[in-house]
Amino acid sequence: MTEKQAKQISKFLSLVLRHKPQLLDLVLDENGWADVEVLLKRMQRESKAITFEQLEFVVKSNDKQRFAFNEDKTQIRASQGHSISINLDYEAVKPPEFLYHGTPVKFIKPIREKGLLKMKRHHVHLSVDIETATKVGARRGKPIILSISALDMHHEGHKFFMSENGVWLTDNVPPRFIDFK
Ligand code: HQG
Repeated sequence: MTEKQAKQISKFLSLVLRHKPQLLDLVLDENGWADVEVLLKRMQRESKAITFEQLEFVVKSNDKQRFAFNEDKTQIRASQGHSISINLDYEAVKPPEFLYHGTPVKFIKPIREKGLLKMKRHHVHLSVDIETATKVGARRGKPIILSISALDMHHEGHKFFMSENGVWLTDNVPPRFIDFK
């Protein structure tokens, strides 16, 4: 399988495992897990047939480790980024002092007013380093990097979760915890 093919499959998996399982008549359980055997059969039905080994390759080689298998690899889910209602069941953990969020310049005004909101996703996504935050923000134009006082938020009762692929998640970030520079 080429890198390009793996990327295409990864995009399709993001779509069905995070946003539209109905495209494959797939049922995700309350924690977002899909049955691997059913997934492969339904992909075949949609002329997107891949083997189990190819699925393993896509999961393993994914640049952001977007997907995870359960222990015996009978189930698969997206590790974050959902818009459909599922419970990822991550435990709340203490964050580092600062986390980062990259966003296009055009969103700065509403963020100054309302803080960071989760918009269509389940959480606000934050990065441990400026480099990653810059990549995230650059998806939509020239990014600005906001520094978030995560530890202060934690001390004031905001919960933080770390996804299996190292993305920090929280419900919202009020403006007073954001350094706009
Ligand atoms: C912005 C990708 C106006 C927010 C990435 C962002 C990440 C506001 C956009 C993951 C706002 C939402 C998530 C407010 C926040 N007013 N705009 N009050 N509060 N925003 O895609 O963080 O490749 O839902 O700044 O790498 O950009 O999919 O969030 O620009 O990890 O695995 O509203 O998605 O990962 O956009 O990206 P998103 P995000 P994957």
